[in-house]
Parts: sequence; C-alpha cells; structure tokens
Amino acid sequence: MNNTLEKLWSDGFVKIDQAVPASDLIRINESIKKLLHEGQVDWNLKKSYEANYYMLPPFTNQDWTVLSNIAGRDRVLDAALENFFNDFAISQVLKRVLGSDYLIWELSARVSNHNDSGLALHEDAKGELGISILLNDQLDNNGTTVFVKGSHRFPVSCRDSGVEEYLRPSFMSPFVTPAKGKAGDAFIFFKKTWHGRVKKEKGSPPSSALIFGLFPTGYNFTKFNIQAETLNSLPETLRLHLSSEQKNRASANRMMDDIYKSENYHHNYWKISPYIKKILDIGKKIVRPHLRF
Ligand SMILES: O=C(O)CCC(=O)C(=O)O
Ligand SMILES: [Fe+2]
Repeated sequence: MNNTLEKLWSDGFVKIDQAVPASDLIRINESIKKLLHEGQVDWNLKKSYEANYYMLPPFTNQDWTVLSNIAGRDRVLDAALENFFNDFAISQVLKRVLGSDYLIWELSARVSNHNDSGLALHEDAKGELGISILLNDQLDNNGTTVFVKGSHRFPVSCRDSGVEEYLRPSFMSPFVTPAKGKAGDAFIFFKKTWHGRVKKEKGSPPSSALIFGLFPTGYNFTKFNIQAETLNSLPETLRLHLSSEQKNRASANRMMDDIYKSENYHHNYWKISPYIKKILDIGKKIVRPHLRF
C-alpha cells in the first residue's frame, strides 16, 4: 500500500497488478462487449446530446469507441464495479488520495480500434484522478494509455510546454511509459500527469479498458444527471460515490491537494521549456507560414 502511494506520488501513476479478479473480469468483459455494441452512434453526433445526459449510447469513430457511464445498465457489471471500489487495497489508496468522501464523475469503457491514431498528450480537470483497468492483455504500446513520468509535478502545464502540440501520438513512444500488463491490471494516475494514447500500428487488435474519473470534494466538475431510479438500483458504494450529496466532512491530508502546491513541484525541470516552445513555434511559422497562430 505505502509502496503504491509512494509510486503514485513520485511518478504520477502506479500499476496495481490483478486489481480485478479473474471471475469479475470475465463478467465485466461479457457485459461491456454487449453494451458497447448496442446502438453505437457516430462520434460526430456526440455534440447533439446534452453535456450531462447520463444514459449516453456508445460513440464510435475510426480511432475509438467509448461508452460513458457504465454503471446502472447491467446488474452483473454493477456488482463487479462495486467489488472493485470495495477492494481493501483500492479503497485505501482512494481514501488517502481523495478522502473517503470522494465523488465518482465518470465510469466508462473505451476500445482503441484497429486504426486508432491515438490521443495527444494532455491533462484533464484539476483534482481529477484516473483509473484505467486493462480488459485484455496489453503487451505492447499499441493503443494503450501512456504517461510522462513525474509530469504531475512539473511547474508548467502540458499545453504551455508545447508537448501537447509537438509530441504527437505517432512519435511519443520514446518519451512515455505505456500502461502495459495483463487483463485485470489497473493503473491509477493523476489526470494532471501528462497522458495520452499511442497510435496503433496497422494490424494490431483492438484494446479495451475501463477508464474512470474521480474527484475529491471541493473541486469543480459537471456532474452527470443520473436519474434517481438508476442511482437507487446501484449497490451501496457506487451509489454513495455517484450521488452528489456527500455527508462526510472533507478529509484533511489528501494527496490530491498536495500535488497542486508549488513547493512540491520539480522546479528544476522545465526551466527552459518556455524557450523551447517559442523556438518550436517560430519553426512552425517558417515551415507553414500560411497558418496563423
Ligand atoms: O484512451 C486512453 O487510454 C486515454 C484516455 C484519457 O485521456 C483519460 O483517461 O483521461
Ligand atoms: Fe485524459
């Protein structure tokens, strides 16, 4: 446990081997396969749905297929998710990082498709913790989540550093650590850690993962409008953390708060990054003068 927390603190991500037991993994995979294929909608139509609508369909394009809000759709799946959040090791990590009154924002499933061109390195919302659970063995980089080690404590954002724009998914591999492992392994990561997805090599099989977003209380995010009926159908732990009313007092001493303190930044790194970005931007203007920046 301490080891897990120390790694998360120093690297910005940590792997937990076999976080999902084999029996639950089978149930999750069966259920997700079914849910992902029912009523797929083209990604371009995503914007026609209200931003906080809960019962979204799976959205798909050539890169990936994503089903948001997987809880409350299948009781067998709900039970397996409940087991995950109640697991002793997982719940201890969540408690220390987010406090015991953490909120679940999103539980989703994503498949990186055959032709996945990847996802640029980025950071997500302030305060967000990510969990990525491999649903199939992932022995190479192809289409898996990747992280830049230690970047959660760089004194510069992924965008301002220029990395988001210049370190594209097709050649980010040497600079990132991929979420490789066996089906059922989980990666817990700060969404402040620079992360993305490497482009898939042609011919690689699809790779699936569950991807979660959680927050400590007191950070801003737009909650999904989950219907009372759906919420009430959930097992206790899922229901508690997915509901917007949390009765506990916010816990003190949360790791999430500490990563935003400048005294914990690696100030020596990236001192020169603003200059690198400027040089790259000038280079871009020379190479592609028709573009305005
Ligand atoms: O698809 C992936 O593996 C990366 C997803 C991502 O950016 C995230 O979980 O925040
Ligand atoms: Fe992300």
